[in-house]
Amino acid sequence: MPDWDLLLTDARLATLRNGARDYGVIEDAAIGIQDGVLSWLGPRAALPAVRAKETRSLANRWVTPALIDCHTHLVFAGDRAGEFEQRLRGASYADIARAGGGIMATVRATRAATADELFASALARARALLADGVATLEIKSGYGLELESEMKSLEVARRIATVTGQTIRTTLLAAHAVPPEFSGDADRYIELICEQWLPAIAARRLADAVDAYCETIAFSSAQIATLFARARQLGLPVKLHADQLSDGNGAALAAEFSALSADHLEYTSATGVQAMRAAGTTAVLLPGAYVSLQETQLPPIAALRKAGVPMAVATDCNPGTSPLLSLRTAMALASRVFGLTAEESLAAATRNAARALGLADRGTLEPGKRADLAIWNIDHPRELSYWLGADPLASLLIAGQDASLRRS
Ligand code: DI6
Ligand code: FE
Repeated sequence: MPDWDLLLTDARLATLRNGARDYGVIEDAAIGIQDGVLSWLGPRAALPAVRAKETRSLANRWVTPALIDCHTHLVFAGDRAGEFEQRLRGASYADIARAGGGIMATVRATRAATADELFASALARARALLADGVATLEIKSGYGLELESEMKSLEVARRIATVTGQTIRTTLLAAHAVPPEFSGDADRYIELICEQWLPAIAARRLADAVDAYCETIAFSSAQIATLFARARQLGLPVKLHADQLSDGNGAALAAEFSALSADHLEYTSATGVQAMRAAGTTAVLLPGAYVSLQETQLPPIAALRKAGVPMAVATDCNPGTSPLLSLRTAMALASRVFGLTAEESLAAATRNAARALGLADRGTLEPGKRADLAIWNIDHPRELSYWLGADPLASLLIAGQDASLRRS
């Protein structure tokens, strides 16, 4: 056996291993890391006789898999705090959109911004997530709605990884809203995405997946089926904003295309849940949007749990419906508002979030997984969903390397 690069001792592990009970806890544990991967972990008493280039005591701190934010719209210009105030005074999300605000307001600002401007604001947001323990995040386009601006957003998203060391998974969300140039002709817009944009973006490998907004105010099931068929043909997996404001049969549509995930799901029916179970599609719950929009229809948590559909939780960070820059706050809200147990919330931001991104190499602490580790100043992992507004992260390792947690 070769030497380890790093040996961590005096650790308490929440491994979140699939099927493990009680967080998969291992007390008085050690971890061996080699080439950015977990070589060994277990009780210190069972530690094999292997030399390590560096040994660190964690002074009995807790270690969990680093957090994974599997649904964000992190790249955008401007903000919509003005709309937030309007909504607090009684205007609805739909009223504001009809008056030219909403997603379109962000599209205008994002089109006008340079790549460097978009990069600077998105980087600050990625660093806020990093300081919360997030080593992997998904970033969607969808505020460009023209090929050049969508590519600009995806390139900016990719660039963040080179500075923060985080893994960034990019998703093309061109089917987020019908751009003004195609007003009244969503079919023709979808056709353009299928015929020109998807092949161009696939050829440049700018997107790891394709998403769409299935809603009466956005795109129909038929339009999304056309888009998804083309994406799958080009080898790109799909995911869907499904059943957030109404039951549009979005969960079943996502399942039909073996989607990695169906997200939101407030109005998903029992049939939708069964379709997701059969397809192995992960449910991504977004309590930040639920709370910000003051929704009252809860996603079918009990049915998802009973069917064994894996549940993930994400920030949905976006300027309109979820200006949320803390995945732990999303976990805390998922437990309080959606009724997830603290263990379910932690699994939702680690193991199941990895699944929602199709990443089999992370999300739990097991030999062979990436050494993406969050080290916490807490007395029990349940506290990760318990505290609101705390800052318990002691340090973060990404592929075995110390991440810099400075915020600017
Ligand atoms: N995700 C989205 O893409 C939309 N809602 C959501 O939860 C709209 C985002 C926006 O208003 O900018
Ligand atoms: Fe979203």
